[in-house]
Amino acid sequence: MSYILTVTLNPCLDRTVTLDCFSLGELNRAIAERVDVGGKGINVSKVLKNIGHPTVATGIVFGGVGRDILSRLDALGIEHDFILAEGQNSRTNLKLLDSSTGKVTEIGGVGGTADGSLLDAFVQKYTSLVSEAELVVLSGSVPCGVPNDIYARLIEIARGRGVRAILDADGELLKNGISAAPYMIKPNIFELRRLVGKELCESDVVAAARELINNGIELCAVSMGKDGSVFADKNECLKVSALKVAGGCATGAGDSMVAAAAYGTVCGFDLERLARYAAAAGSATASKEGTEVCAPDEIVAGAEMVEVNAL
Ligand code: TA6
Repeated sequence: MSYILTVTLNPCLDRTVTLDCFSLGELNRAIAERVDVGGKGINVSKVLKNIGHPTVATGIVFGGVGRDILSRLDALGIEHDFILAEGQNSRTNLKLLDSSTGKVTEIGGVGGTADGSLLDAFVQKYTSLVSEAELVVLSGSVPCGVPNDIYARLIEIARGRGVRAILDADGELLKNGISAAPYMIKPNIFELRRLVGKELCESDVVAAARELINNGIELCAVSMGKDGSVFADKNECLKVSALKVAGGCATGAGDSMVAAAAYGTVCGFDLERLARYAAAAGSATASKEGTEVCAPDEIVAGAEMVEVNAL
C-alpha cells in the first residue's frame, strides 16, 4: 500500500518546560516538563498516524539522541526509515512556556553535521522511498553541511517519479525549493515576509500567495496563528479563521495544518474542505501541551466550526 512520505532532515527532541513566570537572568524553577519527539516532518507523520493514513518518516538522525528519536517513533507506531549516523547527536530543542503570559521562548539546539557521503546516503534512501510514495512532505530546517538547495533537489527527484511535494521551510531553503515548483507550500506569515522581503497586511498576503500560484505552485497556504490562514489555488483564494484555544502550546500547529492538507490532497478534497481540515488541525494542536498533536475527531469537528470567506 502507498503512503505519505515525510522528510525531516533535522529531527529533534522537543523539551517543553513550563514556568510560573519566566525571569531572564534568574533561577527559574519548572512547574512542569515534558519531552516529545519532534521536527516538522515527524510531527506531520504523527498526525497522519492519528488519522490512520499510511505514512513513512525518513531523514537523518545522529547518535544517542537519534536512537531515542527512533525509539519514540516506534512507541508511537510510526513507520520510519532514517539514516543513523554515529559520533554526533541530533538536537534537543528547548521551549520555555511562561504560564503567566502563555508565551513560548524557543531555543533550537545544535545537531549533527551531514557531510557529502552522509547526505548522498540519505538521497539514495529518499529516492527509493519516494518512488513508492503517493505524496512527499519536505519540512523544517536542515543540519549543518546540507546545501540550501536540497529541497529543490528532492522536489525534482519526486517530480521525476510523478510524486507531488509539499514544502514547509524558511529562508533560502524555501526560496530555492520554490524554484523547483513544488505542488504546495505552507509558509507562516513570518516566513512569507522573509520570502518577499517586506511587511505584509492581509491583502498583501493574498497578493503574494497569488503571485506564487502564478509561478508554478499549485496550492499556497499561509498560516497566521490566531489570525487564521489563507489558502490559494489557481481558481480561488480563501481566508479561514482559527478556532480560539485556551492554554496549550502552539508548537507543531503548522505541521498539523500541513498533515491535514497532505491528507486532503491525496483524498482529492476541494480547496474549501482541505482548508477547513487544515485550519481545524492547526487549532486543535495549538490547544495541546508540548508537541502533542490533534486527533481525527477534533479535525472533523473543528472543520465544521471554522469560518471560510472567499477573497
Ligand atoms: O513546528 C514545530 C517543530 O517541528 C518543533 O519540533 C520545533 O522543534 C521546530 O518545529 C523544529 O523546526 P525546524 O524548522 O527548526 O526544523
